[in-house]
Amino acid sequence: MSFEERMHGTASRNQTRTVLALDLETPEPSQLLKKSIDVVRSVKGLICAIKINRQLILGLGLPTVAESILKLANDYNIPTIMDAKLNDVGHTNEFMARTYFDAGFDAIIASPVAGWKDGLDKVFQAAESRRKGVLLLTYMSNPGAEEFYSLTARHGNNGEKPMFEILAQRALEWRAQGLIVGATKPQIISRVRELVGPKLPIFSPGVGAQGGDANIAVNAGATYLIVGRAIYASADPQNAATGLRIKPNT
Ligand code: BMP
Repeated sequence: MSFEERMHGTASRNQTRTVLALDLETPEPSQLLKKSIDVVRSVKGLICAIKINRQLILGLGLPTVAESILKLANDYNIPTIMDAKLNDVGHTNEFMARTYFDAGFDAIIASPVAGWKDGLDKVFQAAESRRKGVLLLTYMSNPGAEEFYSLTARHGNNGEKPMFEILAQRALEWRAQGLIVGATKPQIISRVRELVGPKLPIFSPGVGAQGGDANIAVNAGATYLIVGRAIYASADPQNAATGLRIKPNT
């Protein structure tokens, strides 16, 4: 089953669009692991994927993450996304993608500005040969994202366009399995949805703690919502995840 099919299946089964961003911080590794597992257990029926970033890998190490959290996610049939934001030359990108995929991750996040040739080409090859997914940053959720994602750039013979529109086009050409567009930018989500059509999933981070609104992002065209602090830092993660649950389209 492809990454997209797994995501779709879990979203339908749990009737949710929420991807849990598991970014807990604590100086004590044993606490970090226990707290991360507790959060996953409490919201397992309310999420459709788990996104892990380098914060957790630095805190626990990849083998521990693989043996504990990835295994648990697999037992619950919840796909996992490695938020590596890959942005290097081909051989190191490839090494990182291969290592994360072989540890058990189902998809990886990359930055398209590394370009295709000897940039992301090998990441897509590593993903395709393992039936894994690559998600591309298209417009980040933080206020400073405007500095570059909205810059106007020349696009072949097609005149000038904002950078994020070119990135959305690249995601289609490169056959990415999803795009990342901040939930804090509903107008950008609408424009990206217009450009990529109804099928390609848009993952939107920035709900809650960064000021984004789940319903507004979904109405603008987001498929999935990436949520971290609004769930794991809440006094009652299960209740918080229940409040953020929005049913997917069938
Ligand atoms: P929170 O809901 O706590 O704000 O976390 C958002 C998550 O989404 C973090 O894991 C962050 O790394 C990620 N993210 C983001 O916030 N904005 C982006 O543009 C891209 C991201 O991956």
